[in-house]
Amino acid sequence: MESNLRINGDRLWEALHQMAEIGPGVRGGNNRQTLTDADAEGRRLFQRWCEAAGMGVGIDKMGTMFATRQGTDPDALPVYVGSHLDTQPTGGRYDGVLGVLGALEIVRSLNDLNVKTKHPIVVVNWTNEEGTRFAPPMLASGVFAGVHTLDWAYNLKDAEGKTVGEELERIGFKGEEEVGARKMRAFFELHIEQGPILEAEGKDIGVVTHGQGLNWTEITLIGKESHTGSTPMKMRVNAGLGMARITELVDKIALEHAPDAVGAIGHCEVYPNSRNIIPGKVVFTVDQRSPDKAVMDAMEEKLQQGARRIAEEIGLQIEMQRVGHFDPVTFDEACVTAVRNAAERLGYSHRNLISGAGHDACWINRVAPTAMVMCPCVDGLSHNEDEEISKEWAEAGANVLFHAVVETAEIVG
Ligand code: HGY
Ligand code: MN
Ligand code: MN
Repeated sequence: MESNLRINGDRLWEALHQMAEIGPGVRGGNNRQTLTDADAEGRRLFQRWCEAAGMGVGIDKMGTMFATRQGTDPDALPVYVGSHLDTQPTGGRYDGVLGVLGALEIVRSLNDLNVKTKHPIVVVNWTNEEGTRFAPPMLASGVFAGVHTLDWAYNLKDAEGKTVGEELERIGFKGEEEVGARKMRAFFELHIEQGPILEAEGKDIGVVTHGQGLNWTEITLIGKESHTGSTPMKMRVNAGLGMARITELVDKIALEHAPDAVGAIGHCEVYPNSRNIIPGKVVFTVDQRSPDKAVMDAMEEKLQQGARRIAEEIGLQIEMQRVGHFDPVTFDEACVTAVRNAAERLGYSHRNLISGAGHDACWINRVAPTAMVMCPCVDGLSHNEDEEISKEWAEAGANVLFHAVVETAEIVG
């Protein structure tokens, strides 16, 4: 029975593109940021699909959605499988979404095949994985894993001062369930690689053994606003210059720890952001990552020392605070083996992989045996509206996820 289990690739592909119509971007991708009206619309569509597949949907106090397919043994710990439906502001159509709808497709296929499992299977949509509108990323899975408190998460504000708690209330997805009360037999997440390795090596599947760690440092530089034309160069206290030199420093630090370390600044606010006023204040976030904890710590230390030196040279005030963090992750060996065995059984080419991006699985790995399945994406491009995958890649990833989940949930009869 197990060896011929396959998902319906056409139905999965159709679902991905129906979801992609909600919160469209400006170039064919998506802008379905967390807790916006578009996110709410996507959640409602997902809920309708889950209920049509015979699942009951529970929602916790962070808005995370749990759709349950009953097992034959109601006391058996469920196998959880899912990802996130929220996107970047200029995001692709598959980041996160493939993992949620691939999980839904598993249930649809089990229904078609009339296959029962001992353990219930729960499909998950985690709230605010991206961390763009509300930093940090993987917020709801972080609360679920006990990394953040619910109150701390509720009080996080977006650029307009709206809080997570208010926005959950407004879109009608502030559930009743206690966050983290659910116990899992295992958690599996299917995700696009968001990097170039699988495609470059012609591999169908990434068997994710580890995930690199992340530090986000928010830096505020205070200088002095003045006229860009009439202020003599030696009298300027240019916060923009400080940001430029720190941008260069972040790149240099990452390259000193090649080949695995990375660093960049993706978010910056310049005040007053007028063409003919020297910036008096800049606020920006430094994103540094490595699979090695010691390297992460060294990079953060070098950043703090270097940024203080640059601020002093220019005469700027500087404030730094960590606004996002998770350590490098080693996924559960048994779950990783289930993924690798599934790829072998199905005849897909595969290789071990360290995830470059963060995922909800990185936090859930703290509270349940966890593993990830990855599929290639074109040119390794993601967090870009041109993000692309092939239907075959999506199907292969979902089939491997299917086998790993069903093996863990134990087919009955
Ligand atoms: O930032 C990340 O790694 C994830 O895509 N949120
Ligand atoms: Mn993602
Ligand atoms: Mn993402």
